[in-house]
Amino acid sequence: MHISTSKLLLNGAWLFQPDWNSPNIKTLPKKLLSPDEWLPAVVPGSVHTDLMKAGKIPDPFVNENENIVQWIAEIGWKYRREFEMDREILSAPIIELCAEGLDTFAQIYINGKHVGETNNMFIPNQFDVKSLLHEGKNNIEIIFDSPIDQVRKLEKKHGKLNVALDSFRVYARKAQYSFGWDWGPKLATSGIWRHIYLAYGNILLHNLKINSDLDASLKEATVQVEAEVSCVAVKSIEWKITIEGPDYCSTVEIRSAAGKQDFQFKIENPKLWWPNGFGEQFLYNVKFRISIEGKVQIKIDKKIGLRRVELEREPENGGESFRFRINNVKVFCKGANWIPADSFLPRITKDKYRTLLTLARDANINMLRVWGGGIYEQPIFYDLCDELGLMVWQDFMFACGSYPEYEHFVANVKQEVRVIYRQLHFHPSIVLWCGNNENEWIWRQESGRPVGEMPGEKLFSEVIPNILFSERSSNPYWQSSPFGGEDPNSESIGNQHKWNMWSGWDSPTVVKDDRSRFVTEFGFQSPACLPTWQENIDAEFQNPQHRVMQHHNKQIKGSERLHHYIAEQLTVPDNFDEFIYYGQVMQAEALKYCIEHWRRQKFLTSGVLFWQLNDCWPVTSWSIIDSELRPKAAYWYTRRFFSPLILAHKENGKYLEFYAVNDKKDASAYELEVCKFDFYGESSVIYQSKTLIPANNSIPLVSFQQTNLNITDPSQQYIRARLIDGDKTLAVNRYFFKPIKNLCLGVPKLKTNLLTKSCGQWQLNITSDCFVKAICIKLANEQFQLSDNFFDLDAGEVRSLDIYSPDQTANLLISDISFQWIG
Ligand code: BMA
Repeated sequence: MHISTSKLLLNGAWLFQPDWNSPNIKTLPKKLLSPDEWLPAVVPGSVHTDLMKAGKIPDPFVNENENIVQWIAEIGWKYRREFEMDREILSAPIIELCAEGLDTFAQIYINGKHVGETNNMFIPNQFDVKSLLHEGKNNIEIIFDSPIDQVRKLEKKHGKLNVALDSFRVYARKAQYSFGWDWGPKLATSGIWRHIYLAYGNILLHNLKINSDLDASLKEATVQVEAEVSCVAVKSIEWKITIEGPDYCSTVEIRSAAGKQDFQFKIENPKLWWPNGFGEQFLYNVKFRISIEGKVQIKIDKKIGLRRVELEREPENGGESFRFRINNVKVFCKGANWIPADSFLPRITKDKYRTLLTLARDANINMLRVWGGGIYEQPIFYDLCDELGLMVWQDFMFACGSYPEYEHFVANVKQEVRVIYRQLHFHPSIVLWCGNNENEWIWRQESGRPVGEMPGEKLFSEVIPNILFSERSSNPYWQSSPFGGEDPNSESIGNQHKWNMWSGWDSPTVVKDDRSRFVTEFGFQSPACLPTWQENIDAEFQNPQHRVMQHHNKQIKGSERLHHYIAEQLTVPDNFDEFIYYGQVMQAEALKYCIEHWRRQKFLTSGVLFWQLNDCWPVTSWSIIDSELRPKAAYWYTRRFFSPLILAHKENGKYLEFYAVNDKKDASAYELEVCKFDFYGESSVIYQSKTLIPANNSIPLVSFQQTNLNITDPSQQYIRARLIDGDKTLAVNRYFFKPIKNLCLGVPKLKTNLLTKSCGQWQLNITSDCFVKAICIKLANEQFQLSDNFFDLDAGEVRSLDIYSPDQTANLLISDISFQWIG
């Protein structure tokens, strides 16, 4: 990437209209727009959001509006604006047009002259435009071809490949989900989706690399800063590179001619970057300055983190381990898959990224997988992951299909991989590069032929890893997710996507026999939260099986599966609000069951990332946070089942065993207490003992023969295990002898009281006369935030929760709080 001295921003107000020469212009609804009409546009933006703002189309997320806006992707769009050039800018020896992201097939003109064309939305484009500009008013026009028309033509020319969903999508280096996914609408956008500007000056920076290396003893880090600069009419330049961090500051200054330079820094006893839950996320600032005659011309600040990443793959347990070691510590990866947070990317604010990623961190997540059907995320995403300790499994953007291999396509991919690597390589959060999502697995399943015969396979086995090697990437590279062994989705080698549950209709309980080494996908669907539906679906359609609701579940037979899984564990309510609540609890319970299994067999299994953290529109999907950032029941369960210390059970009809799973780096001695309960508060302690919980391990604590438990009524008795330290409960789990739907759950008489702790802070105490399953606390106003939700409450137990409001003057009354429970 080139970065020049100064910028003239071209963001902001533009104008747009259809490209009236588009081959499919007939699809444009009659009289909606006229050739002499230019509408206002916002850059960065997308044609869909611009049309919405102009009042020309309804919100595609509402009801079935998606269907009536399909014509937008069938035609091309023209964007234009004017800008002023003054003599000073024009006198700069170098003037480049930098478009950080054009979506996707674009022709660029300045003052009517062709500047260049683009065909990859993921990478920035730069053009020398000095000779095309003049003093005073200039204009720029960008014409986007219809993405659908383009990919149809390319597919016709190069052939149809074995691809899931619309096969032509693989011909565009464009976010694959925008062509429709099993959780996302078909809204193939066009537009200037990232910043656009003129960069001018007399100096260009090509390729700034910051490679850091931490030695095995963790006592010494080497940071190498490497850059190449070219300039016009300048004899010598001054380089100044500073690295400053906790207890460290060092600067190197030299004067030289333009060209390549590299600078080495040694940091003794560095402060390390750790994943969430393992320590702090120390970051060092790298300040890079290039000056000419004392005047700073290029100024770049980057934050880096020092950490060691190893992916251990050793013969083990009849297969091979797949295990991350970070700073020499084995890390069980707990996390989720990340998809783009909106169908309209430029709309995603920094706040939205911060909210979602902070929710992830607070849910004890330590790894996110940036899934290959979306985008290389915005810079803020990786900055936040660095800051929050979220490791990133970074896919390259290819998903669920074979990919073309013709020369132009491969060249495009090569450029993309190099540029993306250079943009992202210094982030400590990125711990693995992965070739694609499910391409090899799908090929193998559908063709029965070896992975090496898959069209496009060389991209993932040669092209990408060769570029990473030549760039000296120190992260592990993995060809695909899933991958490993002859069967790319093997349970004993590599990583797995576990879709026999949900997609294959298996019950979550089948996980009991699973011995996966690292699970990068599995999941269960649930509906979005009620207010999200109320904002996007008309009241008359708010019925789980209504056509409009089914339109908002994109999986084939998704709605059928949802009903099946709710019916398997719970009962299917007919009331809409209850259906949502039951659906969410079903998802949460199923995730809990599976994750506790995999965590219990730590480090046979060394990581589990569920599908999926977030959504891009209002939908019934596998997410745990809906598109409006409302946490579903599973979000609250995630905070608990991913806690550093949990109790998990193992049962085989004869025995019931409790395990402690500890992700902490220290061992501790706690009291284990196991009680037999009934739903109305009868309880007896059946085991009590002080137990040493070893560091970073999972161990069995106690095993009961089921017949010795003397359970007289399995439909209303259960076992509760707790780890306690004085009067503090550190971990709790319950074992029920029947599926929830077969339990005789009572109707609780809840007693609550609300105490004001300080301005904007309350404590809510809840107790019940009988056991309550997955109690949901609803607050009348969404500005109030809870410290916990959707938990089980034993009869007679007093639970205290915190409630906060960012608005210190807000008033909360007990009448603002209502409850929902299973039963
Ligand atoms: C996977 C993903 C996605 C998909 C999800 C749910 O396999 O990689 O392609 O959305 O499952 O079906």
